[in-house]
Amino acid sequence: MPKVHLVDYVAGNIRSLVNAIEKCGYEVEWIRSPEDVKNADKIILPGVGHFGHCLSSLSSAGYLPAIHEHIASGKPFFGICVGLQALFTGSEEAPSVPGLGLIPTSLRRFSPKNNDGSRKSVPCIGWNDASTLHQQSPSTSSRDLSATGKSFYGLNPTSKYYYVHSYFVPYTPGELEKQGWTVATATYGDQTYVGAVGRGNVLGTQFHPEKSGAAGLRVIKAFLEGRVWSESTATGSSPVVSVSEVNDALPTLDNGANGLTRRIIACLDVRANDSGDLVVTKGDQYDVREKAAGSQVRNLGKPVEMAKRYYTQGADEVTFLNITSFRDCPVADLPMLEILRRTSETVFVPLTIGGGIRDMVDPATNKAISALDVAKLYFASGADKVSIGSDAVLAAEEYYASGKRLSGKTGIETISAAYGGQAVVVSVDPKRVYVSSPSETAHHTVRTAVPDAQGREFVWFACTIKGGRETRDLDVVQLVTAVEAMGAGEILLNAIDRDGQNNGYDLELIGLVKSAVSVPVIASSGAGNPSHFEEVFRKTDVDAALGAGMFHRGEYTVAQVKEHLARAGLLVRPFEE
Ligand code: 1PR
Repeated sequence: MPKVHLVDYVAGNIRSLVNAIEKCGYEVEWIRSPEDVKNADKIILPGVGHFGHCLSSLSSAGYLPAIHEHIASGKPFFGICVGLQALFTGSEEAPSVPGLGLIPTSLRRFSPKNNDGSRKSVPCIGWNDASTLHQQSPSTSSRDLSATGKSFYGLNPTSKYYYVHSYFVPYTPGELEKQGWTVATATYGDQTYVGAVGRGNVLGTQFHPEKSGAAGLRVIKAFLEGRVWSESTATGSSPVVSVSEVNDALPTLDNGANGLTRRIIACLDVRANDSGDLVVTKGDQYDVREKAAGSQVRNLGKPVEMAKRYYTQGADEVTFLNITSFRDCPVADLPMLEILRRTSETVFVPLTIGGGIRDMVDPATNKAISALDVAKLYFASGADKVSIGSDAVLAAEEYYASGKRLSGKTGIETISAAYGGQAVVVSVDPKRVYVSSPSETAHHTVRTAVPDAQGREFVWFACTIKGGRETRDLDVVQLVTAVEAMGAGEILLNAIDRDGQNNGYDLELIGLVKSAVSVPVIASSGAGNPSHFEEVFRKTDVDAALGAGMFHRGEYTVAQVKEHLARAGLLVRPFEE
């Protein structure tokens, strides 16, 4: 097998990249010292997390001169995400830390406010273009290559790519092109930025090709095979979900979520059944046992197979929630890690894993294990993000008890410091609490369109822990604002009252949470048919929508949801094979 060298310098989900490279027919060899760089032909510099952390680690380990030499010698180099950012002079994220300086531009942070006053979520998480190609031409400073039928490293104008970042390289027409770079751009809200950039032997992508399905694998393959330019695959690819045609046929009614496609997530609640096998289950208001005699745990299928099925149906992300791991120690939960490993071999979209991420003591060894250690295990097994439930509520309570002081020690803070906030999702399990008037409670209330049996018209949303078994005196607004301050990058917003009810999302809850934070929010609980997805995207500015039961029971496929959205004029990612 031909080889490619990967720089091993920081934590992160490198497994997915290795899987993607192997899928392209290449073998990975690790670079573990600057000496190894000299012996390498093709190098990939993956990057997740913090620009300063990445560049300082590279610098203190002595890699920077070796990488400079490698690039100057004309050997192929590919930087992914922070690996692309490393090519530039610096970043607002760490002003005192210099980059490689190959391109004299600095990265800026996305503002949560667009110029027209509308809002966008930060970090930017989702699927966007890398298609409008610009290259220097003899007569003008920049030439749009989109219509020429030429593809740069396999990039396709109708494909979408997975981005997750808070910092970006602003695109100024002609600037990079004058220096000989070819640039592919994406637009998020009011900001057009560099999605991919290449010159000679160097390629960088802000998006994650290893998480961008077949479209991303094409880019990796083109780099590995040294195919800089080729005929565009725009007509050659065969979307299984022909939503791109539906999108094309419709007038553009929708710019997506600030340019991102409407993100659809399939969620698999996993737990051991009564025979001890890990199965996908699904509750009604979190009760996962059958109502009939015997009350077995509902068994809806095998996790790895179901994840793959949803990937081939076009799911933009897959989430696993290990729903009983608040009881058990996930370090002992090797089958769950194995599920992640096997899933990441065939599912090339982001994978999130939740359940049991907290400081604990391993019952087998009596040794203390931190939330960060647990997260590390999950990342090393193929997770891109970890989701924290119960521990986030307890951390938020401590945050308020200490007068909003950040301890730096919570799982959210330690994991986001090491892996970046974009890798930390907080899963919220709220329950409605009805009151007659806001003055009855100190919590954040909303007037509800569905009063309770006693006619009470106001609700607050109480946070719960341990899978809804324990309700706390903390409301969702308090929770999400606290975890945002701690560095969480995304909110997975369940609703216990709606879970498994198939009557649509809790729009009041979603509106309340969206107005409280800038990080992306995923709507969860209640989806029973494709029009519920349309409703949540039209009536709220939620960033993604998650479904579980309706997919597991085979009532609808992810593809049907996307087709429905596309027909309704909402922007979705076409699935490509
Ligand atoms: O507290 O950090 O150990 O994490 C435990 C995780 O497990 C939390 O994210 C919590 O939401 C989840 N969880 C715990 N118990 C249950 C249960 O169902 N008994 N599941 C549970 C949460 C909610 C969603 C579900 C949506 C959509 N499940 O995952 O998929 O409600 O369902 P629908 O579309 O069928 O309505 P920790």
